Amino acid sequence: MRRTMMFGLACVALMSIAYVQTRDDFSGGFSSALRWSWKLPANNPECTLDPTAVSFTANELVIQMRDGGMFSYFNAHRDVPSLTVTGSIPNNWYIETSFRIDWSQIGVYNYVQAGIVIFTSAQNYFQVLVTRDAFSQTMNVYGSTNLEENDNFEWGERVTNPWMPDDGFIGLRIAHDPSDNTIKLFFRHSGTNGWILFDGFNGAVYPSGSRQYTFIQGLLNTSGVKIGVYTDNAGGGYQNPFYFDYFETNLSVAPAGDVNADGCVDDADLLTVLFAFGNAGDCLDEDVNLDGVVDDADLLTVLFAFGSGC
Ligand SMILES: [Ca+2]
Ligand SMILES: [Ca+2]
Ligand SMILES: [Ca+2]
Ligand SMILES: [Ca+2]
Repeated sequence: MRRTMMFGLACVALMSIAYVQTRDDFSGGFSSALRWSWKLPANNPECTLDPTAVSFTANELVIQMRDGGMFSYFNAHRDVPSLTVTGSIPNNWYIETSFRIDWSQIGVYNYVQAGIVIFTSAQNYFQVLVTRDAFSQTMNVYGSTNLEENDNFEWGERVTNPWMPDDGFIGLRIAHDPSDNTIKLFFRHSGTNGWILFDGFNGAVYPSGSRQYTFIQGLLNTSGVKIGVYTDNAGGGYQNPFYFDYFETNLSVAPAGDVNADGCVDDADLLTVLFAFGNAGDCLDEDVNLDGVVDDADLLTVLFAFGSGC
């Protein structure tokens, strides 16, 4: 009896270690504990970072929109920061973010949008977004969803009712609900009094077995899948800044220093940095602190993080 209980407690402890919450508050930079990357496979350029478009405040990641897109085969998006998911997917997984923009500066003719993206490449992804309602050509926005499988664009079939945005933060959350084995979409803004379910005509729920449920679960169970934030000026030329307050998930993600993103900082990562020592360039995996050069700062990060995630 006692042994069974101890085993149970050990399992609970292990589970809580495996599925620890990860949150980046973007306090003056990316969290030094996380392996953020700007790479977007099958995109041209693969390294999406435009350094002139990305900055931080004391509390926010700032991405000024740039032209480009993941849409269909036009895979030339810019500035898509992401974390690599490692390990198994918890049954109660969630991803959320919160952002603001001065919507009054955005015209009514383009589907300017931002939010969460889950991807393996620019050809295969799922997005939860807030979008300017260019169809109605009012200043309204609405929550929206998209997916692409092999560059084939599909509407995600879940939306919110449109609302007139202010310049405050808007939150988006996608979560797997183990109680009924569905994926649910949530949003919040100054008018919702906290998180509420997507309230558009198709509801907020992807039932188990639905096209979107199967696609999202498939993405998350693909080795190397990435999750991050997304901005899109929808071809309107806008360079206005989106301010992201935080990014949070309970999916296991590669820690800082995990150069090969296998979930564990070990001698393989250390050797990779050593062999790349002195290299310079955009989005090098060995450039752990993302400053454009592989040097002792990166080596020290790997050393200090040695063993994490293992
Ligand atoms: Ca595409
Ligand atoms: Ca923040
Ligand atoms: Ca590793
Ligand atoms: Ca560096």
